[in-house]
Amino acid sequence: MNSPTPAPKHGLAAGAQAPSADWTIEQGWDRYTPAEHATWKTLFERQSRLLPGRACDDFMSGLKDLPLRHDEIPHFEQLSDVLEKRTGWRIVAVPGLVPDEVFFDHLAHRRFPAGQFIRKPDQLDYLEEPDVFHDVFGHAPMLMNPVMAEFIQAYGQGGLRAQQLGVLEQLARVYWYTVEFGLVQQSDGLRIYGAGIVSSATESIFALEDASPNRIGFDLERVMRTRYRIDDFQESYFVLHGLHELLALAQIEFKPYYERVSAAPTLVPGDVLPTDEVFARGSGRYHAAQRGKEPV
Ligand code: HBI
Ligand code: FE
Repeated sequence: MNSPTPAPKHGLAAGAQAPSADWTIEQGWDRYTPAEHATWKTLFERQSRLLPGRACDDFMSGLKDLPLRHDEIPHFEQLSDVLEKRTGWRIVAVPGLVPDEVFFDHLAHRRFPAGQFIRKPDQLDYLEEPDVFHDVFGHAPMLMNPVMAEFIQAYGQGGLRAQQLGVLEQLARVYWYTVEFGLVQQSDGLRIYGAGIVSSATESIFALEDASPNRIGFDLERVMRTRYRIDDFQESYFVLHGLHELLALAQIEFKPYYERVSAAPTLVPGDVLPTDEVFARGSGRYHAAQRGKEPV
């Protein structure tokens, strides 16, 4: 557990100070350097070129309606004022990953914790901790959508319960394969809505167009049983038939699911089951090649 310490007066760089009880810090917008704004610009412009026709309509309209500029890191307060009017959510600054129960408590109160820092220029394509580009560009547009707004709040509430029941891993898989890495069926084809994909140039293409990954219809129990990768592209993506499916998920009583899922075998990320609704059976080539590179 974190020992309670007085709230810092000023936000500092990631990891530079002891956390306040809710782990929030000041964004300290004036302290971003020109080089940091330039990193935002590079990432923003790259994704703005890639996402039309790939990200779902709800993401694109959320992005358009938020006060995000291509050439500077956004002000969380300005962003939050627009977001709050739409769905009641605000963005709060945190130094990086926060403990699960702190994360859930923020979500349960419609506060989205966003990394205050931005990745270094040598980490444009991959970083372990969520930074301001992932959290704001990736998540905020979908938080403008009332269904996603409801679902993520419900995840925060459910997360606290799942933790007490010792089944957090099962619930975390639902978040991972929806909010972070979800695809959705649109009338004109499969589209991205997951924040982990829309904030990554390489994965925006891999998830939709590469022959390697599986694309499988979302099924709650199936997803709750499926482990995921945090260190590379996903081997399987799960496809919603529409974002409305998240609304049903936000209202479900998870307890009976936890019991059934705990009794069933855990699945590895690349598994495809006879009962799966398969949109695309992946070749598995990408991850097979990666495994070939690993030291024996
Ligand atoms: N903290 N800042 C931040 N962002 C996250 O996405 C996050 C977190 N702490 C815990 C966490 N995610 C997840 O492991 C939970 O969803 C289980
Ligand atoms: Fe995220």
